[in-house]
Amino acid sequence: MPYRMLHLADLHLDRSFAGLGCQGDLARRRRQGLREALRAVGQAARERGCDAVSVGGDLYEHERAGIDTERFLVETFSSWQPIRVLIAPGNHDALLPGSLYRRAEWSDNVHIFNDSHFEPVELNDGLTVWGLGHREPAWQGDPFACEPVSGLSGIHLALFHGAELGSRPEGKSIHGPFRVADVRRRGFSAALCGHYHRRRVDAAGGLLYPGSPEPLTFDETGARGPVCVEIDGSGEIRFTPVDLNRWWMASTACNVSDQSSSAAVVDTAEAACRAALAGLDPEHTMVRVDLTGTVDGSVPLDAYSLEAAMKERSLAAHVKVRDLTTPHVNAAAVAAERSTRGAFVRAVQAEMESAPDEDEAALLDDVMCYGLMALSGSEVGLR
Ligand SMILES: [Mn+2]
Repeated sequence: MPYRMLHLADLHLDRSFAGLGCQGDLARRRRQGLREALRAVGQAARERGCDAVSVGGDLYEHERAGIDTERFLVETFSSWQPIRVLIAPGNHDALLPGSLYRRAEWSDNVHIFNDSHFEPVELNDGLTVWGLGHREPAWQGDPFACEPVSGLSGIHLALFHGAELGSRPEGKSIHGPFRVADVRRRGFSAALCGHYHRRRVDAAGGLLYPGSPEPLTFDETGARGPVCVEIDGSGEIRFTPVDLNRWWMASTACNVSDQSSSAAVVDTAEAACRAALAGLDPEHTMVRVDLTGTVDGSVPLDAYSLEAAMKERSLAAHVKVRDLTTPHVNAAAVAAERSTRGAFVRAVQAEMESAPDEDEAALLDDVMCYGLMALSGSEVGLR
């Protein structure tokens, strides 16, 4: 009988989702969805006959997780008995004094790794998991700064939250840095990790990032869920991704050059939005639409109104519009107008003629652009 585990990481319970421009009822549904995702993991573990569930950190977000989340986790893990639950805290759920991990009363099947060096837990005869926990959010230690396990008999797995430096996404923070080659060099058959939200199943290198089980940012597209890890007596390890996500992310870009009214922009953007939603469940999909191109400065592009119009028509759970357009201003034509706009343009043009340097000229370009946006009735935001 192979030993079977289900590995997850980066669930981020209690996340606010405010960064996606999502609030109120939708943010609440998304948070509820994260809890349901954990329940689904338990269900899948039972159905697949798993002996354990391992968590590679960022199970919750420390500054948001309160007593209700604590009870939810205690009750959920307790209900999974006799499946064992092994938790390696990460940077978002670090083992700070008074943290949820430290204060909760866990059922006997739960083990939390609370040292920043590997400590062993024997799972069954000859199979050991070595785990560690981040004790502070800014921990940057080397997870593999340990005695190699190569000299020991049996099969050894590592479980931790860390940043594999060879595959680090741009801008991703470095917590627990290591390299994939360290895994085998130190004698481990595989490292079950968390931190990167994109799934990476590398059987050859012995590295597993399951990715966030439900998408948390617009970049987290595609199917998601935990990964089943099977270890047979010879030490052979098999990874099988299990897709369980209920929420989806979609991103699209839409060139709105030459559109002469905000209604035409909505039509074009909506078509792009619908194309991005193809094959997905709109009620559980969040779409980001990037508007690109050069648009006449007098066309009011107000992201909020565009989002509202597109949400209503496409039925997507959430639409986020990013205005990346370059406004085009036909200053000569506007300057001839007998209007406030005309007077404004003439005044800015007069200043431009006497601009002492390039910085001042660039500033006056912005004055022209934002001034015309304001005068066209747009909500003025930085482009
Ligand atoms: Mn994370």
